[in-house]
Amino acid sequence: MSSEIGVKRTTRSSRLLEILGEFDNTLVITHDNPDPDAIAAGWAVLWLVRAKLGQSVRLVGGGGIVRAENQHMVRLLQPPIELIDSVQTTGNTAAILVDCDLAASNHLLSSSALRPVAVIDHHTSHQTRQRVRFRDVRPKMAASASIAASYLREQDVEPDRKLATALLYAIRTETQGGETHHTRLDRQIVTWLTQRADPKTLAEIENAPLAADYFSDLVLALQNTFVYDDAALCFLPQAQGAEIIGEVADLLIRHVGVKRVLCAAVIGEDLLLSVRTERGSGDASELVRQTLDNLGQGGGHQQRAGGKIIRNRCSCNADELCDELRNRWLNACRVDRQRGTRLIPKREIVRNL
Ligand SMILES: [Mn+2]
Repeated sequence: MSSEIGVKRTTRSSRLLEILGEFDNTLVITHDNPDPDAIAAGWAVLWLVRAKLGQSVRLVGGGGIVRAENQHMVRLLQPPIELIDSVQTTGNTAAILVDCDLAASNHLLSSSALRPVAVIDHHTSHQTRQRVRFRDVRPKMAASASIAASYLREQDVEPDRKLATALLYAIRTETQGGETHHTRLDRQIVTWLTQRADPKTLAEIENAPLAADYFSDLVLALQNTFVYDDAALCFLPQAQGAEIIGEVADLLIRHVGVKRVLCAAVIGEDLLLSVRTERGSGDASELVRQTLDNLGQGGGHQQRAGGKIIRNRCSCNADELCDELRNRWLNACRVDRQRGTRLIPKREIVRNL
């Protein structure tokens, strides 16, 4: 693209807008059970399209928003996201996948004939890529929100205070547990957003009220955590919602000497799991892949990943499945020890009852 002052490099955001300009409307789709990163990144893309193209644009996702902080975020910031069961479009629609890739199965397009024209994501993928016209996948970036916010900055589109707060919160949630790496662009974007966000609302979201269930799930999880050398394993006996699994994993990876963590729980028909690794102690998404090989699906990042086994697709009972997962996890971590040590010794639990 040339301008009066010379040859200017075409930015990613200009290329995206050029493609979207060929369509009548845009549909931004997040992964199922959208987290703050998916919500904020999708909201920024919607904001960009509205500002630059004046098109009708919607932000949608499947499933629900469950974590207490995320619900509080939605209450306080009111992102324009609609939770729907299936995609229906009218006219010439450009679909954009945000914070997930087409090859993943956890989004509305996995059961739809609609093909996306664009993918914006930062997850590591082990699957083969499918062709899309615009692909901006940067696994080194801390968050999809950083990528989407960089589009706004490139295009001189100002986010309002709520959107800036959502984007900043998203980057903070993506850099937890062992995943603390920020690229140069992430850092620039954090500074750019901090000037525009509301610190009071951010603090309120981070200190969201927690239901009683949360505390009982947490104490039972800690009482059922075992450590095998530098690898921890926790089958949560009780989980009111899926989010507690990742939260316990984020907590356990901070344990001195623990370098790899797997947490799992049965929720409804599925067994969900979260893996965390300390920096330099293995690739979490690869550990998920090895642990779930032929049993389920998963993905994520270097230090944070997750996955799912659909229970009715596997013939074994819950205890057998836990044994199998334990063996696979210890194998993947190359830990020989077969007997774990309780994180909290039983005598301490009993003595203090
Ligand atoms: Mn993300």
